[in-house]
Amino acid sequence: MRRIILLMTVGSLVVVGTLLAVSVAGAHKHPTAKAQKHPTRKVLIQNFRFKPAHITIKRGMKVRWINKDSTAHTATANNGRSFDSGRLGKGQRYLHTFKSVGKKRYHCEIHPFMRASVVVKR
Ligand SMILES: [Cu+2]
Repeated sequence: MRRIILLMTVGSLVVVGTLLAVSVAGAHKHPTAKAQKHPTRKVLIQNFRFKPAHITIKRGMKVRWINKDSTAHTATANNGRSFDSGRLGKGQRYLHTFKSVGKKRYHCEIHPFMRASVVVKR
């Protein structure tokens, strides 16, 4: 039993040591650790607008869209692939984690005049 505890202790020390080395060597290359430091950003969908329409976040952060209208809306990436909330009814929400840097333009599929963007920085 003592032996197992000793092995586990040594094992976890190795893991912690490796994590420290990795985070020191390249803090910006560790999106998981980074994501936990930043809160989720909220974008309201209200009066046929995304509020705020333009946000800047760090890579690994999450954005949560919440539809405050009684009309259904979507938050759909203009490139059609990277994210798509599908139809969000009143009060429904959608969460997406941004894993790559760049300017992500998006719109509402039902009301194409509703346009917005998320800028993701490293
Ligand atoms: Cu809409």
